[in-house]
Amino acid sequence: MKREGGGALRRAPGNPILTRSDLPDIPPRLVDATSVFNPGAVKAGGLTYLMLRVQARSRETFLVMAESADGFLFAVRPEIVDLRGIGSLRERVYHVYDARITPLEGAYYVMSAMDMEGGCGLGLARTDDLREFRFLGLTSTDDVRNGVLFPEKIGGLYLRLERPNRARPEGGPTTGSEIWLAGSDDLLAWRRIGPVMGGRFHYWDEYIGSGPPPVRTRRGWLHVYHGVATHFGSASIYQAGVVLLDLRDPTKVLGRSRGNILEPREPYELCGQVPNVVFPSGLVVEEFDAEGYALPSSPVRVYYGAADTAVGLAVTTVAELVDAAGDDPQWGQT
Ligand code: BMA
Repeated sequence: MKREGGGALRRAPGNPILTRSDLPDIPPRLVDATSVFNPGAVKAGGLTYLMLRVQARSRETFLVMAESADGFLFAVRPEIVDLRGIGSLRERVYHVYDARITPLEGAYYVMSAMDMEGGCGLGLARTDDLREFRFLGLTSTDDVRNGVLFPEKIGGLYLRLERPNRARPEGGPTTGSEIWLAGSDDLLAWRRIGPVMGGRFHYWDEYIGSGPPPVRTRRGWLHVYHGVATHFGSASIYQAGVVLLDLRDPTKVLGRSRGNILEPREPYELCGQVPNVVFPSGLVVEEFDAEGYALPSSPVRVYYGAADTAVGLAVTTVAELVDAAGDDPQWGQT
């Protein structure tokens, strides 16, 4: 029998690890949840935490926390995350979703997409205990999504990757084909520094966006992203890929996977609220060396949304991801 694989990410045996039936009712707003997907992830104090995107029959979006001792079996907290202070924003916020969690300077920062009147913005919240969340503000000025903070300052600046939404394929939401690096002195006001990478039209990653926060390895910043193929006409295909960025200047791409490393193949990825989607949004590395670089042999868990309906988990190692990113960074670009 042909071996399933080739991609650096292997699905966990218990997949999908969370479905709507794992969601407790949280009345009155969240009863009989419709879907749970695109989780942010972080490991803290020996536990793995997920910040889940949950939808109700009203199609309202809620963030809900789940936690796990082993990173595979999760208990969902029966409460909706309250981003304290978000109510004082002048703009009306319809949905807060696709949280990316970054440990930074002893706290945890949550960068989320926010659907508002004029498009999508990036909101930032902070927590010290993954229980109480304080909303710090809207941190963007144009239509942008997939914002992820680096876990440390580089060259005296806070950095993030972000994807300006400059395209709207027919019938779809606004999207984009470039990931940019942006810098900030205070985490609230950001300015774009330069483009990092573009979509490869005609291939698997035509439109692109950052996945989970980058991981520091001795070979560079390891970054899992998503790519969307649109050229099949009928439906877009969301897949995962990986790049290595220069440690000191993350606008420099050192390597980029030629193919995707995970694509929709299982029924729960092929069918659902939005078919043909794997959307990586959380990543946990288990082992780091004394200087804080991820160890090549370290297990890695990547949490992803499957068909905007369930949560999947794929496992790999740092070395396998680095290898997968080792392909020609220029391929498909010229
Ligand atoms: C993107 C985002 C994601 C979603 C994906 C597939 O544009 O909206 O939240 O998972 O589309 O629908």
